[in-house]
Amino acid sequence: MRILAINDVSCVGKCSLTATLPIISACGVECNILPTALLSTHTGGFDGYTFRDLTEDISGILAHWKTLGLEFDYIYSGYLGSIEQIDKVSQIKKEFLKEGGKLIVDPVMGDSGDLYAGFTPEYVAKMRELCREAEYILPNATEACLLADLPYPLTKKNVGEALDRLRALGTIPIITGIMDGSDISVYFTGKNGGMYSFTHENVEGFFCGAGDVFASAFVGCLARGKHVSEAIYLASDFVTRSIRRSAKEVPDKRFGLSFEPEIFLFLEKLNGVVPL
Ligand code: PXL
Repeated sequence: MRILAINDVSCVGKCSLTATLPIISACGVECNILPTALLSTHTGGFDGYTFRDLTEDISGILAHWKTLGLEFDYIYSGYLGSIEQIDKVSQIKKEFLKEGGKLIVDPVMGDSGDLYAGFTPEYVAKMRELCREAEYILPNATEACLLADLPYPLTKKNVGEALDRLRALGTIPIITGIMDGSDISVYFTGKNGGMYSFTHENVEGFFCGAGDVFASAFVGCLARGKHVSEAIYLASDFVTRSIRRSAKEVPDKRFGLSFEPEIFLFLEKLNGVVPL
């Protein structure tokens, strides 16, 4: 089982590849990477960060991989620095995804109702097209609204409409971060429709990288052969425990989730050592 994670390297802040690599490796699955950009930190709340777009390097990397005959079982994309990189993900799917393999897209574009710095409506439209090619998409509530063309916020009342619109793209949507009073839920559909959810008690505050920790754990669990609903349950349990710990232990939330100490219990559940 070989996964390709396409995401940025934010050197500090524990999101994107610095979360994905340890989590997928801990699941016992090989994770290869294609870095989309190199940043000194992520863009969520830091000033003066450096940003180097790596689009120019991608063609050479892919050409070398071709000579090695590489193919991937899963391709998981996250933060893409430009519209051109969205096209690259489509191309990589065509050229490097194994027959019967899966593309999983985390359409990283925004949070708390706003687009992240540097993203535009054209980018959103292009990301919607990439979602059509994915087996699963993992938008947060903000990204689901942008992709489904619905006003933010998304609530228990209209999340069904968002799921329907996203499913109409030809993918299975898994929407994270739906708030209801003191609860927070992840909602998803089955292959043939229906609406399912897992709910946890919400922890106040904004936790950078939580979406990446969730997505990475989901991909790792899926790669280990878990059913999609079990993979969602395991990933949401892991990210919720990491958020609870971080609320107590991480004074500056920009530096990311304290997910490392929670990996042990996550793996015990994944490996069936302790019950879910
Ligand atoms: O975790 C999402 C993310 C990923 N990559 C970069 C980001 C963010 C969120 O701010 O800035 C570079």
